[in-house]
Amino acid sequence: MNQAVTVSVDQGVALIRIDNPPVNALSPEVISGLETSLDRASRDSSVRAIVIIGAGRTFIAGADIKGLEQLAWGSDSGAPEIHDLLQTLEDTTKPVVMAMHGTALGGGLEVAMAGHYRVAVPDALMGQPEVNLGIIPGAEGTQRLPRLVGLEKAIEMCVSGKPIKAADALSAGLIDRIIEGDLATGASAFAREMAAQAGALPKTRERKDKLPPASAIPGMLEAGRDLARKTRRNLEAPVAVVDALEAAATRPFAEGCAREREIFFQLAQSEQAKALIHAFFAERGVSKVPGVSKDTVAAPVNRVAIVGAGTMGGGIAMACANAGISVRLTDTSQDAVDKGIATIRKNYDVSVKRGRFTPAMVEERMKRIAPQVGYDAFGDVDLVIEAVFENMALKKQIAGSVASLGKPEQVFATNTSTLDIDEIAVASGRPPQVLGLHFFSPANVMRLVEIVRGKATSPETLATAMAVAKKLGKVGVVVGNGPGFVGNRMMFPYMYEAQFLVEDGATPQQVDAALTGFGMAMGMFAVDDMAGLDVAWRVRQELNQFSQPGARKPLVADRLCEMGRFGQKTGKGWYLYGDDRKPQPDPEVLALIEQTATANNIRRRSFTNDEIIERTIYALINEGARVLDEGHALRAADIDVIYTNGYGFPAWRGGPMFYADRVGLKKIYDRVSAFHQELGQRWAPAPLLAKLAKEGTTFKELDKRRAGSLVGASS
Ligand code: T1G
Repeated sequence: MNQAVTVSVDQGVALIRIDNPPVNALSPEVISGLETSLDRASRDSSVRAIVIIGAGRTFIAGADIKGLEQLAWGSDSGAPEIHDLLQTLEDTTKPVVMAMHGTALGGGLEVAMAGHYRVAVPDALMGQPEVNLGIIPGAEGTQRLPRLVGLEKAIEMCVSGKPIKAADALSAGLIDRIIEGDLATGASAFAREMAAQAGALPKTRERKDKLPPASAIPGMLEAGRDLARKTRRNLEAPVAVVDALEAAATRPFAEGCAREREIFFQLAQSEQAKALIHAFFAERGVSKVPGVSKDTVAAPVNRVAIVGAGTMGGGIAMACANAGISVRLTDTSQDAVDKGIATIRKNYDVSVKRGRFTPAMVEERMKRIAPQVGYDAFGDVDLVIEAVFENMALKKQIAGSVASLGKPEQVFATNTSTLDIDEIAVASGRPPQVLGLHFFSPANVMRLVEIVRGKATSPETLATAMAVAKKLGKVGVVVGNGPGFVGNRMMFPYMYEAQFLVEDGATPQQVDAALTGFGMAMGMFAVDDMAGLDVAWRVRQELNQFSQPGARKPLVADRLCEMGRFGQKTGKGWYLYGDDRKPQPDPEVLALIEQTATANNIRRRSFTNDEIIERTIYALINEGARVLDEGHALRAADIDVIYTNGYGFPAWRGGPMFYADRVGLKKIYDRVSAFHQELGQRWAPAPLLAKLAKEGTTFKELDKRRAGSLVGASS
């Protein structure tokens, strides 16, 4: 009997327990263990019913994605050989009850749907998230789900990839009962009830009652394809999954399964599957940090104080309150604090309108945020986050005054996006407790947090910050302390190359269209207008950018700022903004660009979208290689996580470094070298890019090579 699956029999019920930590993924051992256990329970005359349950924190959370990764990169193995098990489950002559807790996802839910009955604890989640990995369900889920919940619900679940809660699953017909209390006990009792019932066992594959009449199908499918195109822009799998669901509604079960497999294998080795599976593991890989092991003690953080009730401070306060953390929010005047609280309340009201929160949930969260002026009671908070505007003197003054108030283990974090963490740490008088927590606006929404490690930051302080990021539902990526850290540092050459392109002849709207066509969530000029042109203006002055002799300096952005055109907040920047806040091309800006170029003897020409992508994205990649080489990022994959979670880089391209690998580092290097010849020093190829291109290897290979040394350092 393999250890991954065990069987125990109690009062006529065989309890088959899956134990494959961390998430009971459907590995080959689990599949064979289930087959053997089912066979044993079927033969055992003392067994009248069977319950399948997961050990640990969850039911089966899907097929083993490591296997899918092998499949995506061309190995024949990797797809779960599961069809025999599903058939055996459904044809078992004793009631099979699936008992779900935690997350029954993907292949996990598909196994559950092959059982005769499903029960779950109230906070269990069930879903088909395969489209988030660039594939579709491949274990008959697209054929059984519509037979249980109807075609429309199945489309919604498979296209969104979002899990549903037990209560929703019960009303949809996906489960038969919610079990309060101990799951194994409740499920076994339910199983005995079912065994006592006369009549045939319900086989999902034979169900037709939930399938729609033929006349209704075309409309539902069209709505489904619309939903996929609108809500999952550029993704192939959400559109393809509707094709598999169509087969469920229009063909016999076996034919539908064959159609599902066909589509599954078409996608399993696609570029998007490779990229999205890379993104999945890259996000999980950020937690491996040298010097921080699972034994490094992270201090509990239940009380946070935030200095600065502006846009960032308010957003961070909401993120903390949403995570159940109590917050002291302070600013220099009552007006400033009241304005901050009013903005928070307004943002929560928007969330209520969007159905994300109920009014009661908002009141709960507002109660957790205590506004104040000054630093009273800062002594007993676990973490202080400073979120005032970018001014070193002010940040140092705050660090000095606050740090002396706090308990010894209190952590002080600055939300600066560009300034030197070490200088602020010294000003605090206790550098080991200081680091950067660089949130992204809106901080209550954006998943990314750059955790900036200072020279003296202790492993415990780092572990505490990483745990806080996880508690806030964020992806915390540890980065080195340098101008702009990782994300912003890479964005500068990308942003300025976009500006040079419009001085050289393109238009802001053409560059932005090329970037959104490439898959970026927003074009660079729209992002600049949203963030505020004055922010980058201050950084240009604060960091004395473009001071190197012969460095090309962007000309138009400064002019726009001198004209008070700071972007959305002033109704005009690179674009004009009406009430709908949609960017409109502004002839005045186009004329200003033309005049500025002429006045500076800049020869202008037209650009293709491909040239625009090369000049912008390759600038990002080249700087990424420098950041990696200098150790400000631990892995190329970390850079991918930063850009896909904080800068709107399409996850279906894996991130800028993964994308570079897919284009080929030789090609990237050759293009960067050509730009170096044509455009000057700013395009000098990063030594690491040159080296990897010469070796004919990839950033992914480099990460693998380095993994050994990193893990050694973090265990
Ligand atoms: N396979 C392999 N490893 C997995 C895994 C999986 N399905 N899910 C999680 N892990 C690892 C993860 O890498 C990490 O490892 C650890 O578990 C904890 O994960 C046939 C083909 C379940 C909600 O898409 O969404 O089924 O870093 O940090 O935040 O149709 O993991 O510690 O070494 O994310 O508590 C469909 C993917 C697969 C679910 C838990 N299933 N997993 O979240 O922990 S495709 C999914 C998740 C499929 C079938 C198809 C989450 C979670 P390490 P974690 P968490």
